[in-house]
Amino acid sequence: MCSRARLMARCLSSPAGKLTAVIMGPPGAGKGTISKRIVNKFYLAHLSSGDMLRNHISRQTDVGLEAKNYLDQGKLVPDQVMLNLILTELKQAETGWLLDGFPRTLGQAKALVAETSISTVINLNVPFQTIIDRVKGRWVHVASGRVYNDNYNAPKVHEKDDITGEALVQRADDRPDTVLERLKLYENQTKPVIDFFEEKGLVKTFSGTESDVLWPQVKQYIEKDCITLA
Ligand code: G5P
Ligand code: MG
Repeated sequence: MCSRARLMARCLSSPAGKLTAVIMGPPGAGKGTISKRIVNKFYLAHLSSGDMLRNHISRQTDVGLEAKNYLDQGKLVPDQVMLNLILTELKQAETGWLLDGFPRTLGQAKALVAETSISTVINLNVPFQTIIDRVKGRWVHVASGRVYNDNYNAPKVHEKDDITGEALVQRADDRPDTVLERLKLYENQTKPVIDFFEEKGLVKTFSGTESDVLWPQVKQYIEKDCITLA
């Protein structure tokens, strides 16, 4: 069977609202941006590992205190910490879900497939130079995970969240040297995860430089190949 046929068969087994998907791609590829559109359109829970960690850090929880140094240096948080965090959330999810930023190592991927079944893996293939240019202008609202960019979706008021009016911050790991470190880690640790899912016929790749161009393709793919009318 060709990989396309395998992929469609797995997607079609997911009834509407019970899609269980993973979105992958290098740091700054637009996973968060496209995830927001997917979860709003298809009523999924958005589980972003980075947003969860930043939330723990801002609340200074035990997980946050352990994770902070890793994030600031652009390094990966140890697998066991991530597995505890994500698998606990997944078990509580009552709807379908979209995992963003997890899994990022083979260890995480293997633990995830042992615990749950995955409908599809959406892989955003965005050139590194595009990413390096775009993350310089990123601003985030930590409490909600809302993301802005000076050159793309700027907030209505400079450095303020559109909904709450609270201050936006720039991520410590968006410094140019840290971004390069994160891209290197992605090549070495996370690309093998895509190969792992490829072997299972689960990966659908979307290539380009603009989220507004990639989003309609992702949407059409989910509507056509992944959702059945339950
Ligand atoms: P995160 O938070 O998962 P990354 O590194 O995977 O971080 P990141 O940086 O959050 O990914 P993204 O979500 O792929 O990027 O991209 P985005 O935020 O949507 O878009 C990036 C910027 O570009 C935004 O400003 C957006 O507005 C803008 N943009 C989007 N589309 C366009 C466009 O078309 N044009 C333009 N001009 N701009 C656009 O992980 C952070 C850290 O947490 C730890 C690690 O330390 C990691 O480094 N961590 C884990 N550690 C271990 N295991 C895990 N599973 C971990 N998960 C997180
Ligand atoms: Mg993100």
